[in-house]
Amino acid sequence: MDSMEPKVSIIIPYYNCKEFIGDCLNSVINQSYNNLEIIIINDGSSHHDTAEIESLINDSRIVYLKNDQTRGVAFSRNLGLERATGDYVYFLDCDDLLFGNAITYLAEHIGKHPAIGAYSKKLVRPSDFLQTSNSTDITVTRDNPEHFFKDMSILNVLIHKDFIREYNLNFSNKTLGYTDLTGIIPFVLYVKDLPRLNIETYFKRERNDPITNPGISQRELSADLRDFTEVMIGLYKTQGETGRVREYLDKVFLHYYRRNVMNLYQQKEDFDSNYMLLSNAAAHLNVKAISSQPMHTKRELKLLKAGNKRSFSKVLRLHAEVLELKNALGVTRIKKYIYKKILLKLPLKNNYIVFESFLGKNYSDSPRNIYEYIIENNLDFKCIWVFTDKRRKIPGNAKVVKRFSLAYYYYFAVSKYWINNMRQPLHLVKRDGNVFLETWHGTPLKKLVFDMKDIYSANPRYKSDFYHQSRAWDYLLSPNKYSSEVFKSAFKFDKEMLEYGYPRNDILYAPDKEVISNRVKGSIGIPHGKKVILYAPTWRDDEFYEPGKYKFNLRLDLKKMKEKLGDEYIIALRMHYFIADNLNVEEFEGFAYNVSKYDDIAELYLISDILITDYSSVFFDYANLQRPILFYTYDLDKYRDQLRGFYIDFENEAPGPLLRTSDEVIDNIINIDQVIKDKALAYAAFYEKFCSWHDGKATEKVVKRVLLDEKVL
Ligand code: C2G
Repeated sequence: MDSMEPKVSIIIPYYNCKEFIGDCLNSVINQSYNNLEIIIINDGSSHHDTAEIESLINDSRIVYLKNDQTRGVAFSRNLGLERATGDYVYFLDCDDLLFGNAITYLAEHIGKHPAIGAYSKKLVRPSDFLQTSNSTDITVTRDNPEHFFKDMSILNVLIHKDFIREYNLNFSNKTLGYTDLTGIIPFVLYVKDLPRLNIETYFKRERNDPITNPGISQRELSADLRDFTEVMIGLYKTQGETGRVREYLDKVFLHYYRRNVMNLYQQKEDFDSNYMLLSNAAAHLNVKAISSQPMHTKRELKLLKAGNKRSFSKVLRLHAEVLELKNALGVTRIKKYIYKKILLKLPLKNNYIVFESFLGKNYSDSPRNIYEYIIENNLDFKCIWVFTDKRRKIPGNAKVVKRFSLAYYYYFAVSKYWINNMRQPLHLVKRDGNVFLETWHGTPLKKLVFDMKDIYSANPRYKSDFYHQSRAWDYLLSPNKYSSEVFKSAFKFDKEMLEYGYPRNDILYAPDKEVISNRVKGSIGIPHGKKVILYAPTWRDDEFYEPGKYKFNLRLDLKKMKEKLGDEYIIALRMHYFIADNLNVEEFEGFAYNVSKYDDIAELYLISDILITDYSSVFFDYANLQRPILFYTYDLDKYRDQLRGFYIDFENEAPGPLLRTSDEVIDNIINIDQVIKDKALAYAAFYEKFCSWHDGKATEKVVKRVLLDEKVL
């Protein structure tokens, strides 16, 4: 079978890269794609670096070439191209890595196209590259080459050898940097569009020590600018006749200019020579391309193009000053300034309480129950709720403030009590006299903070941030004995733990829970007579856009579920509050309901007959209802062994079956009575261990202890 695979030549120029080449080569050798020719060109590396690469050449697919002296990446790539015997060519840098299926996926989808690309991921932490699994739901989009190559890089593109030969694709080796541009031109000239996979296949290392070991793109501005302008002027002169190439070059120039202009301004000692370089290149810029730029950029570029250095410097100085002023006057900064200098000095108000749940996104969780207890019992407190949406309406007469508004800072400064179910922002200052009740938001399954070894999530300072934030907590709620132990170790929490169970779960023991359930069903529009499946998965540390904004790929086959289960059930889909992707369930109207924006998940527990979850703490709460739970854990190995690690023996203690496929989920729902029987013993043990503190009175106990200073029995 393997011999049927077309051959792929991977070309790796190697220059003084001994720290990274091992990982790079391993990622190539371990590709799921077999028919590879791995061409390494040692570009006159030092003795040590040469020794390192030569010790790693132990795969018969490697072709090892050596330049007589250092000749640059373009020269080496050209040499690689001459020697390549593959049907396809792929360039890889010696400090980067490939995802395990990179070549397989690219080769599978290239078809008759001259080339195909995919996305690259930044490699910042050493642990980043452990997660190389990719979704198999691959989609392909098409881009014109100008857009496809907007980052000026030829990396992570699988190229047909015929295209390379036909259009004599090679790299100009006059400079060290920006040589990729010369190899990209044939695509801009001769190709209408190029396909790109929606997945990541390539890790681009961000070198963390640009001081002692800079990458080519990390050199100082003058060197970078010299290469850039030389390549650009060369291309404008030789290829600029063609409209498309010219447009592409204009785009590249403008992109470069915007990224570097402030840097140019700050490097005063090299200003004259840098200016000359830039101005020579700008002379080729098409006036039309400038017209779409912001005002000040437009003025600068016109002067640069005209070679008017004096006026250019003046306009640039003004631009820099405006930016500086904007920064200094940032509204957020002013609010923080007022908070620190003025608001924190106002007297504390002893009956003020600020509430927040899930970063101001919801009116929910234990803070909500505590608040409602206060209003139902007419306790003498002024309550303030924080929301991201200032127009939120909630019961009672709480003051609603917008997160990070001036009012928010005012109330955080003067309120004696803070009640929050997550961490507070780092810049909030706890004052003498403040009482902080941290309710937290779930029994931990997945390891937390100091019990985690590596951090895969978006914030690399997670541990130290957490430590500083949690020093402000006076009370921490615990739902069960097990959580108390975990919180002590994971949070290094050593103040008062309130061991009453979660206020948020009181509703699950409420005498009128049937009535509440009917009301909730009505408000969502769930048809009478239909049973409800709730799907409430958690988030994945390694799948994010930015801190706090995570991706989620729905792996349930809703179409099949509707077919097989739709007569009896509807499914309510509840994404975690970190998930930024929007679910679109229009196609499954009447069967699938997106309840991600519904405030309080506890009310969704009440309406559901079966819960499907994964590693989310929701099952610890749901188990209070003693209704069936299915675990859809399609990525169990990665999640448990790599991303987080679990505190419990999940497979044995889980109160429901662990399922890997959507079909298994469907089968288990069809046979739910059998599942209940099979899991009865495990469920009972689970309930005893995790739910037994709950008696429907947790809220009352918490309020008495923290707010009324009464003894709790
Ligand atoms: N949640 C929700 N909808 C989901 C998932 C979670 O409303 N689809 C709410 C539940 O109240 C849940 C809480 O968010 O208990 C925490 O969610 P987890 O999935 O457990 O994840 P995380 O926010 O990382 O909480 O110690 C608790 C956890 O370990 C950390």
